[in-house]
Amino acid sequence: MTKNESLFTEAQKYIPGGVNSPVRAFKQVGGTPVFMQSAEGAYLYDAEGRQYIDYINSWGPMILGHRHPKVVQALREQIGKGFSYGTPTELETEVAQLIIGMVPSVEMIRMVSSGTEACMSAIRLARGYTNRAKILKFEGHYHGHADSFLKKAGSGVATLKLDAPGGVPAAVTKDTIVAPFNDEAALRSIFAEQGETLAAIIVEPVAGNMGCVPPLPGYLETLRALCTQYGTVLIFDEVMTGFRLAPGGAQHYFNIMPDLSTFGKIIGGGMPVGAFGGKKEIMQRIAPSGDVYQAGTLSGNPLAMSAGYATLQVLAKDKTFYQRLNDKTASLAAGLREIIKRNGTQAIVNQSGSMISLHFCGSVTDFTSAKAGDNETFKKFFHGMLEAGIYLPPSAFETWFVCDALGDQDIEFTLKTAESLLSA
Ligand code: KE4
Repeated sequence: MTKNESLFTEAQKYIPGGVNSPVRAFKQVGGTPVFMQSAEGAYLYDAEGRQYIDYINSWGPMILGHRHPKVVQALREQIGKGFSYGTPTELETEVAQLIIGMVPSVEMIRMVSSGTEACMSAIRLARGYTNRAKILKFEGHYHGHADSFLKKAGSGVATLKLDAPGGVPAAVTKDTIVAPFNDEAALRSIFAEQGETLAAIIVEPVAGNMGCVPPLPGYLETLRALCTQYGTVLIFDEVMTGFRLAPGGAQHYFNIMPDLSTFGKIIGGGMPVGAFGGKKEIMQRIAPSGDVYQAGTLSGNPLAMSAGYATLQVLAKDKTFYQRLNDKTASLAAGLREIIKRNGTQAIVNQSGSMISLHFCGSVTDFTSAKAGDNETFKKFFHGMLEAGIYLPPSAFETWFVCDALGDQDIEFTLKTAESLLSA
């Protein structure tokens, strides 16, 4: 039995499925999850000391690479002042000001401790603000595990094929309408029938939870126009795309202004942080300034804020960061497409900024086409890459994330390994 196998056996005795989040359990690819014990730059190191090139980056947060010196220094300084006070701190105001300065649509922001909390709170706020109950989400999009969102959701829900996850009352999801992503006709007919009853649309502006699925040209603009026309709150779930696609996230990248945005991952720099923000007129409805209740013991936690603030400062100040990161990802995508072409592999590569995914099927523009991927081929490819020391997301319903610490030699090795697997 390998060290990872014995660790996994032990973990399963005490933790459901041996993991604290289902996507880590290798359910779609089989085999034993790899237990990591350290990380540095673009690399992870498992319990047996093996090195892996990291294309998960903690599912997005580690955009600078692991243990960036400025983040380490910020955490060290904060540790010397205490971990958590349960009171307001100046640091929280500084983080809010920095995010508001980077994301034009955000006039006010509330910190929470996860992306789920951010999305759950944003929906409640939109319902309170519009005095409407129905929300619209998209097939294959994932907004965390709050009841309202567990309907045709992506990420781990899709990986586990949980069409009807347990414990979610129909009384709750009856107010959640689900539409196919990138289908303008379907969207227009839903709005024509029930636009006046829709409190909010929540959308991943670039879907990252069915693989990476960018919006078709004009789609986000249509979403924006219909929400304006019907008085529906447009929520961009930027938990994944926020501060990843551009300093101002997808809304900056596509130049679309949502009414509310949700954030997570990168804004914590690897620590547990989420946030929701947007128009002042809407945000003012959040307690204690308004009647929509939302709270959290560790919201704005000083340690988490210090890691997030240091991360965002690097992103805000380095004027070549995103060009460098997106170029790196584009060269990885181009290399993979050349390999697919050279070997006649039935596969496609989707990419948006530093989000990328490989699908063993034809074009992937929505959940139906994402589910058409050949999972047996994906499994073989995943394990072949893992064996070679390249750690990809263990599901086709996930996006690879590229970090700034990834070097040309890492990309070359990734492509060489991919070619050896796809040409076999
Ligand atoms: P968390 O509650 O996991 O912090 O965030 C939920 C969430 C909300 N919105 C989007 C667009 C997200 O991608 C996520 C979480 N992403 C998954 C990865 N696909 C988290 C990984 C996991 O579940 O362990």
